[in-house]
Amino acid sequence: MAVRDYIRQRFFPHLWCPGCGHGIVLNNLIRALEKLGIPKNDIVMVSGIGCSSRISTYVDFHSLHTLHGRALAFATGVKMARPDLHVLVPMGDGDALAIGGNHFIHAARRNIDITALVMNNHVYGMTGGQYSPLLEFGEKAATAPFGNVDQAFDVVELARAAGATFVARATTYHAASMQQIFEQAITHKGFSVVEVLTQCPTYYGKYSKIGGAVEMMERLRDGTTPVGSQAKKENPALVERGVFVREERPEYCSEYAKLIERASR
Ligand SMILES: Cc1ncc(C[n+]2csc(CCOP(=O)(O)OP(=O)(O)O)c2C)c(N)n1
Ligand code: SF4
Repeated sequence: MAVRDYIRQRFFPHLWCPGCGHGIVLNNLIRALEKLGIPKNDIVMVSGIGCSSRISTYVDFHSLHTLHGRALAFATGVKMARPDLHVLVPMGDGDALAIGGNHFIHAARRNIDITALVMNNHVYGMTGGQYSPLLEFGEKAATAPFGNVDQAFDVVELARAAGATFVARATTYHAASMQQIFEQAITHKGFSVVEVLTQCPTYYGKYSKIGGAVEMMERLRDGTTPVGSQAKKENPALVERGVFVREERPEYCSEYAKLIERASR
C-alpha cells in the first residue's frame, strides 16, 4: 500500500497554519504504518479536539473525532470491544494533560494496548495560544505575557510513573527517528506514549518571541539530545529524546479476557 492510500485526499488542503509541526507528525505516522504494513481497516484513530486532534480527519482509517480531553476514554471502549485492532490516539498537550490528564494516568495505569501520541506545542493552539500545563516556567504565551509562574509537567516522567510500558520522546526536527519511534510504539503490546515536541509558530512562536517555524525547529535541534548522551551530562538543561521505557507487563484487554473466562466457568 502506498502512503497516499492512508490519506483522505478529499479533506485537503488541511487546516494547519504554514509551518505548524502537526503535519510532520501525520507524515511520519503514515510512513510508520506503511512500513509496518498494517492494513488500514485494522486501525482505529480516536481523537479529541484541537489542531493536533484534526489528524483523525485526514487519515483513511476507522476514526472517531470525539470530545476535548476524552479521546482516551472513547479509545478504551473501542479497544475493549475490539482488542484485535490497533488503536491510535493523537492528542495535543492540552487535550492529553490538562482536561484529559485523569484519563491519561488511568489508561497508563491499566496498561491498555493503545498508542498515545502527545503533540506538545506548549499551548492550546486551536483556541488562541493559551498556555498549557506543559509550558515551562518563565516562558511566555498568550495568557502569560509576563512569564509563566506555573511549573510544567514532564510527560515522560508522568507516563513512566503512571505505568505506561513504552515511553518515548521525539521532535519534529528529528523526523526520521520520529518514524522509527512510532513503529516501536505501535508494535508494543501495552500502553505506549510518544511525546512529540512540535511547533505552533502562529501563537507560541509569536507570543514567546522565539520566532517562526524555522527558529522554533532550530530550538528543537539545539535544545535536545539523545537519551543518555555525554552532552546531557555536560549540559543538564538539554531535553532528552529517544526511548525511555520499554517493559513487558500484563495488558488490560488480555487480563479482562481471562477474567471473563474465570467468571464463566
Ligand atoms: C470541553 C471543552 N473545553 C474546552 C474546549 C475548547 N478547546 C478546543 S481545543 C482546546 C485546546 C487545544 O489545545 P491542545 O489540545 O494542546 O491542541 P493544539 O490545538 O495545541 O494542537 C480547547 C481548550 C472544548 N472544545 N471542549
Ligand atoms: S494554531 Fe498553532 S497548532 Fe494550530 S494549526 Fe496553527 S500553528 Fe498549528
